[in-house]
Amino acid sequence: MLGSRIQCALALVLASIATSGVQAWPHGQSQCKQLATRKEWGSLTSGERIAYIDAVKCMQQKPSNFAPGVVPGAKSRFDDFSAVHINQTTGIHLDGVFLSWHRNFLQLWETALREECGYPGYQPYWNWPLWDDDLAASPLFDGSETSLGGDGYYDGSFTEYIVGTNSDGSLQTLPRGTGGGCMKDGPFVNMTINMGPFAFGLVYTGLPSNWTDYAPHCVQRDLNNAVAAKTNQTYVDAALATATINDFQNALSASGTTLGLHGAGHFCTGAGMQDFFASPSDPAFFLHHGQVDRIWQMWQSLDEGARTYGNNALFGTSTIFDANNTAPVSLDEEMNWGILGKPRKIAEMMQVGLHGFCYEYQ
Ligand SMILES: *[C@@H]1O[C@H](CO)[C@@H](O)[C@H](O)[C@H]1NC(C)=O
Ligand SMILES: *[C@@H]1O[C@H](CO)[C@@H](O)[C@H](O)[C@H]1NC(C)=O
Ligand SMILES: *[C@@H]1O[C@H](CO)[C@@H](O)[C@H](O)[C@H]1NC(C)=O
Ligand SMILES: *[C@@H]1O[C@H](CO)[C@@H](O)[C@H](O)[C@H]1NC(C)=O
Ligand SMILES: *[C@@H]1O[C@H](CO)[C@@H](O)[C@H](O)[C@H]1NC(C)=O
Ligand SMILES: [Cu+2]
Repeated sequence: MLGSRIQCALALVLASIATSGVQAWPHGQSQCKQLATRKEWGSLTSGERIAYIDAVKCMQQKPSNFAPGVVPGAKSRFDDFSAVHINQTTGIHLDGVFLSWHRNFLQLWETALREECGYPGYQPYWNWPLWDDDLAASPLFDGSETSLGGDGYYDGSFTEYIVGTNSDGSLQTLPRGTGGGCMKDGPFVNMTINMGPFAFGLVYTGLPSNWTDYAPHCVQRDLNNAVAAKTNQTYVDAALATATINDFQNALSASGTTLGLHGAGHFCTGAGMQDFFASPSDPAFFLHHGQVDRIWQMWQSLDEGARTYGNNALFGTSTIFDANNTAPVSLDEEMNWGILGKPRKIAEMMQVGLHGFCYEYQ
């Protein structure tokens, strides 16, 4: 995600409500009556995995909900999720709304799988440390019919990933992986996506007007254990041990070769997932973000009052790199998910178990 190959003041009243243990923002009746269980991919039965894969394929068959001509590249409901993410990329990453925006994005995806494609389960997640030393042998990427597709065909046209430039002009690089081309096996073999690819540099210039064009190409995979090593348990523990939301966000996403947990998960899977804009067009995206959401929820639960509606809940603006052309985010700020769902206030995304976020992570 960090590149292509080149690459408040919070209202005291809210804080006191939260610290007094009353989960009441903004209406007490929003508490979930029942919680669904989101499970790790490897702990699903074969049948459960196939049900998820079939639902993803169903989303790829269903026609887009965009009005004709608005996003010619969005052919399917699956594409709709990419299109909305592409369009909002510079507002929802490396800033104060990253976690909350993606929490609801995932929820909207899970709901679409269930309501539009009859999926009986809940959103699975990818627990990175279980598989960081051998992605190709993991149930996620082993290329079997119960995986999310395997590695890419080997593409020898590049030797490393350039992820940044040092102040002296030297390049910051990461080793390449073992594939690089289209997915060579599994249920999404040679899978084609309809928009992009987009270069990371577009975050500085904005999207070209032709971003909506139909541009079919395959999803590229490049499984990379050297990068996946940056998602090991030591890094997860370090993220969970951070004291501030700013430090927690930095443990997820960082510049250059550091990547962070979220960055490394995107980077260890290949060009599809590295596309900062169009990464939801690799089915692995939703499992990766399941884990991001899970880790955030775990971190929040360690000091719930402060980390949901209190003074350690939000840090940053709603502009990429926290540029100051938008104000620091607040619980009252409204975000949107385009055609995917209705606009909601950040406050509604702050705590799992409230406001329709009725799930727990196993
Ligand atoms: C892209 O985002 C802008 C701002 O949120 C919105 O006005 C526009 O309708 C979106 N375009 C599409 C195609 O969703
Ligand atoms: C995938 O594409 C490659 C390259 O075009 C081709 O050789 C291979 O047969 C395709 N595989 C499937 C299952 O379609
Ligand atoms: C958009 O236009 C640029 C050049 O202006 C071109 O390089 C790119 O391939 C185009 N993208 C699509 C999806 O057509
Ligand atoms: C994770 O990787 C770091 C850096 O290579 C290493 O120091 C640490 O021991 C690893 N942790 C585990 C649990 O493998
Ligand atoms: C923010 O705005 C001020 C002027 O209002 C400007 O000087 C500064 O460079 C901007 N950027 C940051 C990161 O403060
Ligand atoms: Cu994203």
